[in-house]
Amino acid sequence: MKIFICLIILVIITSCQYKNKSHSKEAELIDSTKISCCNQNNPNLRNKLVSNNNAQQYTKTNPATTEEMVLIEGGVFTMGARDAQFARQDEYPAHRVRVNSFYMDPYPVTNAQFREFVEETGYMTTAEKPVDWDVLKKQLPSGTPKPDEQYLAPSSMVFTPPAHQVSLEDVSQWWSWIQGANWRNPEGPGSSINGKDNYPVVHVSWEDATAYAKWAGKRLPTEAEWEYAARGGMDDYIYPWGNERINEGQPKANSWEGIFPNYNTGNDGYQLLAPVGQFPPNHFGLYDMAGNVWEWCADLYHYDYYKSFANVNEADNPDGPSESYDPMEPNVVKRVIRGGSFLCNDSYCSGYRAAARMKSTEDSGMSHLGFRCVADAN
Ligand SMILES: [Ca+2]
Ligand SMILES: [Ca+2]
Repeated sequence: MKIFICLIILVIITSCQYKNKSHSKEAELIDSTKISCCNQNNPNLRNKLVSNNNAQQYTKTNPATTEEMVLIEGGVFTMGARDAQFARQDEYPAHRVRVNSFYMDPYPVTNAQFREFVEETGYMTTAEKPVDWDVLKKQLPSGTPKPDEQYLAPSSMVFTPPAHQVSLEDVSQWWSWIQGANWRNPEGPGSSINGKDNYPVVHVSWEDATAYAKWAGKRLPTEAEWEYAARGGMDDYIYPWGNERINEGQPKANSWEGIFPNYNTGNDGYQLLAPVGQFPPNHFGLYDMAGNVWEWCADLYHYDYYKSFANVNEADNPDGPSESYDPMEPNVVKRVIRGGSFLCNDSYCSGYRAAARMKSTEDSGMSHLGFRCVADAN
């Protein structure tokens, strides 16, 4: 059964792989399984790990309250890789992008905010529903046997640090598929968010985040909007705060300090998640753009998306590719996530760089993945 759990993890997790191993062990495993691509272009079969029986479509039920959002004045910036040291191939080439003005939440959406949505609508998140085997098996190597029902019960991915140093190529060493883990019980049964109203909500899938945004009269940011906002007008810098390394000077973001994933000094004050807004904002007044939780973007993820702008003088409000493609898992539709989490550090993923791109399946719920919303400015 460990094999099944590992496969689940491989499908869900791609959000912090080892920076120097673009073709890691898990990529080789996935490649070697020759997964069929039959559902790649069928929107009805997009990675629905869970039964959609209870899916609810939310129209805009509330006008966006922009008073507490930050107005990001539109402009033109250079999107993509700057530094050869940390950048990955999917961050090239850097290209000029224009974005219109928009409003952005200053913080990731909190537990208190998400609770309001759930209490008003009765919304049930992906992680609270059972896994639909007929759908899941399409994402796994053909012939993968159906697991025991207990493994298809409502579950989510929880960071569970090992007691000793492990290979950074084996994500199953620090991620566990925990039955009963969800946004209300972030570490599984027995855990809770009592007293954590001001923490970012986690274990929310892209579908959950999108549903919340619609309810709030907002939307998820495009990847271009997200990077433009993260750079805060400091176009040439590697990080939202400048070029100083994350461990130099004052704490800049909630990250992993020490040896990932087994030893964390916690010098920034937080071993795991932090309440929102505990670190200095960037130049646009946005908090937690770097670190704490990864944040969903609206865009599909495509490894070669930036190459489509190689001969474009200035991209105008790009909103992502029409198809998803991740060479590590070619038949799995993924969305972009940005900004890094409390698990990122320079030795592992440096996901808090402004240009850093990551991706995850639409139905992924994880203990380091949240979101914030934007709204049109006019
Ligand atoms: Ca930390
Ligand atoms: Ca973040």
